[in-house]
Amino acid sequence: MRFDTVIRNGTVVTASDTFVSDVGIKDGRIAALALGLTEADEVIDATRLFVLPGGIDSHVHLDQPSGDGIVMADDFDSGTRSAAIGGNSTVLAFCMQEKGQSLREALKVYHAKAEGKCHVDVSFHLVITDPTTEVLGQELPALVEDGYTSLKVFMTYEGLRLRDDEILATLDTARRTGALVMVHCENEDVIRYLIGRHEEEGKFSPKYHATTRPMAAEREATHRALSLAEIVDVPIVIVHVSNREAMEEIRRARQRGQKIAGETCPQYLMLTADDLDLDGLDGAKYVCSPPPRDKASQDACWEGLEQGVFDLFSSDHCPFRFDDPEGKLNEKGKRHFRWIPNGIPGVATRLPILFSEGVMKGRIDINRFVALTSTNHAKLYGMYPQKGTIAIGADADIALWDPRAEVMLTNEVLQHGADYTPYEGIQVNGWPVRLLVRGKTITDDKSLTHSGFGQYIQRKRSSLVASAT
Ligand code: DUC
Ligand code: ZN
Ligand code: ZN
Repeated sequence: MRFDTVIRNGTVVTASDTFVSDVGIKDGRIAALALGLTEADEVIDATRLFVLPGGIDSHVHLDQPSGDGIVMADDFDSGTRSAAIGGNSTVLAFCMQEKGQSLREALKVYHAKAEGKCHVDVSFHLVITDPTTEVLGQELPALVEDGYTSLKVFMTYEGLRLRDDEILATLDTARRTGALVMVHCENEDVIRYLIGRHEEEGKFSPKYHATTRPMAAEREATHRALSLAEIVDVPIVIVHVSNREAMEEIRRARQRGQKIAGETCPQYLMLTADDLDLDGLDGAKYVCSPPPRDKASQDACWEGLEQGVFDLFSSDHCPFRFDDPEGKLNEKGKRHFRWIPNGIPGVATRLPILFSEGVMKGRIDINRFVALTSTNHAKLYGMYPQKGTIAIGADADIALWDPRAEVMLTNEVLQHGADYTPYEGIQVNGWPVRLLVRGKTITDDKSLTHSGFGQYIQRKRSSLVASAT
């Protein structure tokens, strides 16, 4: 067979295997895995490179309305550009339902935001903020059939949070329809109470974002979410786990026999609450929820990645500009931490950080890296084996990694819309030097070489849902 492209002499890595092979690509898919493939229009030499499935980042916020004159720093153009630079071939972004809005209307808005702007493949999770009987009884079941097979609910944030009875009703719909529910676990009433106390004591600086969202508030909400899921008998994903106590809740739920997926993020490995206490208002750069914790929590999150408590390593990319009246340092945010928009950029740094700190430092092997950053995302969110692996018939979504590359993380390299990275100046070992999306080269080293190639991906049901029935 003559191929469109052959990647020669690379070390192919999947979640289970590592082997030297050429990869033959035809019509955007992987058509052959063997040595000695030569007949091709384009030959890419991958000697001394790792040939990995493109990263899948299943937790990314792009072009999301943030209220109060705040503007998210990335739309689908800049966000997917940055994703590509960091070795991701697919991102799953959130489609936020506004109160009173139908899910179909919300989807129309988000499809319009993404249309023609995506450089890598994209799919949407639905965020349910208004679980009316119409939404849960009519709309959601039809949308799950249409390939919108995952949704997120919040236990925190005024205007987004659901009450427990609303969460139960949403979980029940998920059980009946086979959707997978992601839960943001923090106790909003605790946070409100603590913010009130901090205000009485005149505590307004960014560091108090962390002290008003303590570990116990995350642990309690995690326990409650897991209990609600147990009562309804449905699998859930606990997203962005920041510490040991919440992680132990997941372990215990699994011991009870529940089907649970767990996710952690780079900020919980690399940052601590001390970063929120930097000079002046610099701490605002690190305000995200749950907040970064302490060294012991970082160690716990590493343990969870190594031991399999976590299935997913995602960015929770939620970028705001720092020195900007529409960003972190908006007028109210300068004076009170509660008005600093929550979230940090990270879609480009997720993979290099885990490769460098995890694989190169010997904490996880490269197969586990692939599982945590690509394969498990594809399986849990209904895209496997089209995506998330290197196998015949799969989309040719491939990242070529040079383990010898040494790169200093700077804001300029990452090409997102934010004016800072929390990881400025950190040196990483290993870099995705070339990215192919469905066989097309999208990046060469740190440049986007082909624009607008991304497609919307309709998804099947989660492997976790299938395993629970
Ligand atoms: N918290 C979230 O829940 N989402 C985006 C960013 C953040 O900090
Ligand atoms: Zn969240
Ligand atoms: Zn998030």
